[in-house]
Amino acid sequence: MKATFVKQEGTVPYQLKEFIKDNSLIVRSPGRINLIGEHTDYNDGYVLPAAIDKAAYIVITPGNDNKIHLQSVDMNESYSTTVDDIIKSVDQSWPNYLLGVIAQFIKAGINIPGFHAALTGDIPLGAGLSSSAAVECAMALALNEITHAGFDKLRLVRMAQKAEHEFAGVQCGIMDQFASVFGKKDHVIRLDCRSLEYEYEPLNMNGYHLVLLDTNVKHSLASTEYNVRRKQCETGVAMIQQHHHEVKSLRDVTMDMLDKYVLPEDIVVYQRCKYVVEENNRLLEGCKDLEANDLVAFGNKMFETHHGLSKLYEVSCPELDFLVTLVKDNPDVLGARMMGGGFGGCTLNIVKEEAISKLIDDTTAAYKTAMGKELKAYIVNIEDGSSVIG
Ligand code: GAF
Repeated sequence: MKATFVKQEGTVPYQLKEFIKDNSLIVRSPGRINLIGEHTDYNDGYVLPAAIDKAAYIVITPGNDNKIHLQSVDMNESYSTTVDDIIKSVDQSWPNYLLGVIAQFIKAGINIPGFHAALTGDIPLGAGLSSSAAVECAMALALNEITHAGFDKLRLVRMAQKAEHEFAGVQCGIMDQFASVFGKKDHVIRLDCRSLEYEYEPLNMNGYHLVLLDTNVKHSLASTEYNVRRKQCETGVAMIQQHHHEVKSLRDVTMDMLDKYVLPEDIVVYQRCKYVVEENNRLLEGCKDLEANDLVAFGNKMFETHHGLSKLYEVSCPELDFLVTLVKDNPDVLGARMMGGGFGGCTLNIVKEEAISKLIDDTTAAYKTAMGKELKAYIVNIEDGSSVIG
């Protein structure tokens, strides 16, 4: 079967060098940002993500027996098992992102040899940049190569997503894994999560940059609350389906339907669904703004998204709200919003190039005073998706 990924020589992180043997393979899989379209992927909606210049890296070295050794270089921890004993780890959580992918390959009937895998990366953990999806996708790509399974990119994305469902317990949508694998330098991906059709749109920033402000609040509530939100959306759809059998997901739902059939029944479910319906429309309008090079109009939609995520979908937190409010009237910031699953992590900001360092200094000081926490800031660039780098 033919190889799915073109090998791209890339820089191997120095901390992985000691693990590289003659028969090793090195893979890189990036984290992601999402410009607009949050919590829409599992509702058959649209998203607009991109892969970034922060990634997970794995050096994988096949062995001669059935032993599997996983090593997290950054955490200085390891986990050992055998090919015929791939079960969820209880004591350590990081191996689950790797084990979950191995389990998917076994389910697909692929013979897995024993191997050693060393993992590192520079995606901040718990910051809403999909470090877990990046690790899953790196593992999926590594196994695809060493087993010659020949799965295409979409199949690997789905296997990585399933690993998250089954071994990490988060019923995530497809966005994060898709962005990690399909990312393209300097482009955003307009993905229809129902049909999985996608288009790459060039992102012309015209003197502006994407800046992430990291609350340093780790989103520990996220997995439970995430699954609750998903259920609430399904509940709303079920209420409407009693009257409109053709409705399959919130993608098919209008505000009229919500007002008529959900509002009288359950205000919380109504608010969740309202946010999603509005967010899908916002994304479609936002894409027109980007095509027209109107970053001002696009930025305003980011503020609206934040408002919806905070007040209707209720996945924000005081720290995220503080950072968005702080930049709202700053003429150098065109748009800002929380990004990813929520309950912590980063805000994504569109900031005028000359104003970036002052913005970072000012927000760092204000955040420390108001929240008593350290702020971290990252200027992100959009990069290619997963690849074999050595
Ligand atoms: C998390 C999930 F993994 C994604 O699938 C997506 O739902 C996102 O939250 C919210 O848009 O990153």
